Amino acid sequence: MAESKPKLYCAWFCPFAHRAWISMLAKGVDFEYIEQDPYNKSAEWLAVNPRGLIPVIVHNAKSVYESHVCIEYIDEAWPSEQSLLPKDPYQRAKARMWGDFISKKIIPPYYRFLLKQSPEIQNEAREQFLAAILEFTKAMDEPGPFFQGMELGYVDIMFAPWACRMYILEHYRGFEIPQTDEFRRYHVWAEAVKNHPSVKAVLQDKDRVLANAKPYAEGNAKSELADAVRKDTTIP
Ligand SMILES: N[C@@H](CCC(=O)N[C@@H](CS)C(=O)NCC(=O)O)C(=O)O
Repeated sequence: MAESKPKLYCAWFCPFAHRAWISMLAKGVDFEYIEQDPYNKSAEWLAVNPRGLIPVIVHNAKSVYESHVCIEYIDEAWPSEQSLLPKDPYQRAKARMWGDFISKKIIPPYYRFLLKQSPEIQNEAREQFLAAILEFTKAMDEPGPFFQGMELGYVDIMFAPWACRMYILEHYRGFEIPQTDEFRRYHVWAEAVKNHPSVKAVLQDKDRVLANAKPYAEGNAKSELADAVRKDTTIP
């Protein structure tokens, strides 16, 4: 049976969906991009993912969802010279361990910092977020510039969508990753990620992204979606 062209259900502003989008581009996959509105879900979207989350990849009439699973699926379904997960078993394990760290230790305080309105909780989240970024930085291979060497890979893609929008925290919370020696390697990494063609291709207009983040930052987000983001990122 001839292979059908894969579809990517995505939303222009969704950092989770960007993980799958960047992976498709990095692997050179010929895919159909289908924009979805998480505030007004289409029947087509709910049919391909009853959990009602993007990203979703539909390939050969089967659905794949959960962004970290999508990255691995794309890597395996379209083998090429450019592999997102390293071939070496230990390096593969390291990629998965740090992908898990991003999901559990970096993304939750990021959202607490952005969504919570109490200054105490924001301060605590700011400290947790920065401490986790430092731990992430210390685990990066030298000299890089990417997390595991010279090529963009799984760990980079797991955090790239948030790293490229650090200006949201700067704008709404006055936060920046310090330009100090201990974060030097982080800034090298972030520059390499932002300038990678597959990442650059999904970057959106800064003002539009800031406008989209405003209700979240100011505590006025449409509750259903904000609740789902909180739940998903295990924010208490
Ligand atoms: N764990 C999911 C999270 C994806 C996610 O939260 N996507 C948001 C858009 S940024 C969504 O689809 N929200 C719909 C909803 O919460 O109902 C993943 O990693 O793919």
